[in-house]
Amino acid sequence: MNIVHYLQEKKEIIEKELYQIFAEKKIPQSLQESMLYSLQAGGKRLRPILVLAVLEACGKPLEIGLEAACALEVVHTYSLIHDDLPCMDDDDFRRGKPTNHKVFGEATAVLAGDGLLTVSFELIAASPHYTADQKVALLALLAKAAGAEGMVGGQMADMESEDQQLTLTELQRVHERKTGKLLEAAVSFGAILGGVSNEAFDHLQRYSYHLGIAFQIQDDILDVQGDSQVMGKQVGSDEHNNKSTYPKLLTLQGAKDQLMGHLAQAKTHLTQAGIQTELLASIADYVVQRNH
Ligand code: GRG
Repeated sequence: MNIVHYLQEKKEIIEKELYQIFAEKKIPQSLQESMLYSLQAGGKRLRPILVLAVLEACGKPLEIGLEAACALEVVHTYSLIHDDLPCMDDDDFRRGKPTNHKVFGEATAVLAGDGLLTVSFELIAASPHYTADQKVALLALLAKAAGAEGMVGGQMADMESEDQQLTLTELQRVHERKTGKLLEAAVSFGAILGGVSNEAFDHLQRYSYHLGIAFQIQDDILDVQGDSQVMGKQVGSDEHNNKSTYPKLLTLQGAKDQLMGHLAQAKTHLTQAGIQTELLASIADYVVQRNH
């Protein structure tokens, strides 16, 4: 299977669905422009693609995953808008374009993020494709992954760890929540909608846990290597130099070794899940080999 082709094909399907959802909404024009600006700014769409890929691995049609997949991308987009704000990371560029608040102002950027977060719940609740039980399961999972026990809590821990030398366990704990929980939710969404057994669900969760850590380690490695500047993302420079990263803690080679360890563990759990593994293994390979 050509994974690059697969990812591009699914990215296009997700973007078409996303833009259609927002084109139909009655939103004040400047707010809609701000939300669409960030939704259309590119991005790999990894979280929604994972939902579709797990469904496919379960032998289910991807159409049933589209609203849940879009909900995750919308939450991810909100998190990036808020992360870039002056009161957080204060970034001027993301994905090679001026950040949302640079174009629309801080107040609109805050509201665009708020609007995106709340729409994500509506997408699932209003879907004609899910049973009531599935909706409750997906909504509870999304709230927990995105909220104070998940991504928001991870962001808080990350802020509080600035200028501190974290241990590997502490660093991992930050990223499990900040980056990992939403990636884990993506795999769990696919598993819930794919109707997998409890045992398969557990293994898929562990696959996604290691995938999330691997994703973050590769992000840190890319920053060190400066490759991410190709996309205009400027964290490879010294501006976030006060944060703990895997290469700082372990050396670059040590971070690469950890990366390969998590990849191996992700694949081990995949083979134990009892579903089609090739696609999800290829996505794990892509995550550790990606250059942006
Ligand atoms: C503000 C509540 C709140 C949370 C922010 C996710 C996050 C938490 C901040 C993003 C900061 C950052 C660069 C984290 C490193 C890993 C990460 C999530 C990178 C961005 O995700 P990608 O690579 O982005 O999937 P694209 O651009 O492909 O969508």
